[in-house]
Amino acid sequence: MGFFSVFLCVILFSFENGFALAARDTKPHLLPHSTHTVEVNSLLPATTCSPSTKGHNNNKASSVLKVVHKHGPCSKFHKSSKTSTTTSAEKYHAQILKQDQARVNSIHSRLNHNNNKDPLTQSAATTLPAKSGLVIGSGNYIVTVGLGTPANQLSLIFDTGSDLTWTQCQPCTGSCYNQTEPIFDPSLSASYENISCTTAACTQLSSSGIEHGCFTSTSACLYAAEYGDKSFTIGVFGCEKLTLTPTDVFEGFLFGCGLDNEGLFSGSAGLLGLGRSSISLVEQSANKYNRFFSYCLPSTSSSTGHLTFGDGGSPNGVKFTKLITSSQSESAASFYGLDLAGINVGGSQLSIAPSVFSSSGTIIDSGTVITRLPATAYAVLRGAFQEAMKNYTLTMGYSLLDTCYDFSGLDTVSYPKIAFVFGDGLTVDLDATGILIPISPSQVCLAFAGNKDDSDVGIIGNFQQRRLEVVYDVAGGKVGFAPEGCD
Ligand SMILES: *[C@@H]1O[C@H](CO)[C@@H](O)[C@H](O)[C@H]1NC(C)=O
Ligand SMILES: *[C@@H]1O[C@H](CO)[C@@H](O)[C@H](O)[C@H]1NC(C)=O
Ligand SMILES: *[C@H]1O[C@H](CO)[C@@H](O)[C@H](O)[C@H]1NC(C)=O
Repeated sequence: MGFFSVFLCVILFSFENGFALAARDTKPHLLPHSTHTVEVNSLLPATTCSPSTKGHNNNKASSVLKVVHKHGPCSKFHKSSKTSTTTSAEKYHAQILKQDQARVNSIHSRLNHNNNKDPLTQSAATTLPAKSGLVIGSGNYIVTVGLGTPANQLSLIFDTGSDLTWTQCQPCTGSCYNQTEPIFDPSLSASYENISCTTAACTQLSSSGIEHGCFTSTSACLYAAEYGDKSFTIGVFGCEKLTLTPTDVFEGFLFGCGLDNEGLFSGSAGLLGLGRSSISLVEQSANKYNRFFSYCLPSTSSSTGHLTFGDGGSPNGVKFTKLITSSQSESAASFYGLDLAGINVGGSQLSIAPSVFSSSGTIIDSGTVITRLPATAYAVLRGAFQEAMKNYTLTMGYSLLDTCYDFSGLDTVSYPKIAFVFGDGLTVDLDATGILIPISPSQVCLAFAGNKDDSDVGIIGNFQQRRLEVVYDVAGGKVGFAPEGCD
């Protein structure tokens, strides 16, 4: 009873407030049906796995893989810890956000480096030994695929920001998940072959920002991929039978067989590259799937989503916006560019000059967690969000997140809906689970951040993609979204 009267007061208060704001029309105000009201508990991940029952139409033209969060209870790498405390949850989030920033920094340096039109700086840059060209970050989502004969089931991070697929062929060293066996042992597979270093397949690695060379003893193709966060994998470029599903098998799939892998690959056997260059799985499977794939990332780490190759009939309600192909450079062309032009908060479009988005550009990425916006755009979003959330207690920021609320003691909370608006008119409403990231009940943060520099590319991160069916029709030059693709 007490709760309801408080609730009612707050509603009345906010109504009054809403009218006052509308009258002055200087501050954002919330339109009807423009808020999400959820139970605070529903924002927090559960400790047991409850797989999604939704999966979109699995017909013959497509192949559906289950997507799980790397660190959640649906992952086989998950260690259930009964001693999980607030402190350990906070440490975990801090680590994820730190890795997320490392990934974003490497995306920015890769794009800035390549966009640099100044010939002097450009020639200086090409002589630098640094190759922080690739990105790994916290790689949150994994799928299981079969590699070799007989097929070895491997859990791989799937990444739309990387091209090379690779797996650990020797036990990992450094700060890795403890392994005593190689995760994939090519000597146990009847279909493994080394690629020779004199082939075009080997030399094309450089167009994906990966170095290549020759093993002198065998003339096998050597690859070396270094990621922005100092993680790296070095090994033999080989080809193998890749089994996505029992009916979808690819002979001669090119991949990296990692002999020396160091870094943040714990919880996975390697990476599944879904970028846009010629060595990515999307290109290597183009004959079968015509560069069409889609995924749905689950709302919490205790549920599952899917990654679907091929057009199994677009899911209900999918609407498309055009895919921007970066003409600037080969490696910038690995990313999926979108024409983000505006943001809605609580049903009204924020006043942000379109040039803010057009000069930075925007990519959509499965491996970046928190959406990054040009600093100017983020400041406007934050202002509008905080205005709409005035009746909650703003608390201290957390890592790269600066707008956090204390929801402790509350049963339900309401927060404004947020939508992305694209240049060709498409408006995509984010799911209720794609807006606030809970660090703890007393610190629930707006899951967006600003780039330091307005000219750095904006990134639509995976947190904001939760529960959306995201459809990549690369051949058709478009990316589509539909609500509630999974749980
Ligand atoms: C790996 O094993 C060592 C020694 O057995 C142990 O101290 C360490 O905590 C383990 N690391 C992980 C990530 O499990
Ligand atoms: C592939 O090349 C590596 C590196 O030279 C070598 O160790 C391995 O034996 C070769 N494997 C096969 C199947 O030729
Ligand atoms: C304030 O909180 C209540 C519930 O606690 C909610 O209904 C309302 O939408 C919130 N925001 C505003 C601006 O009133």
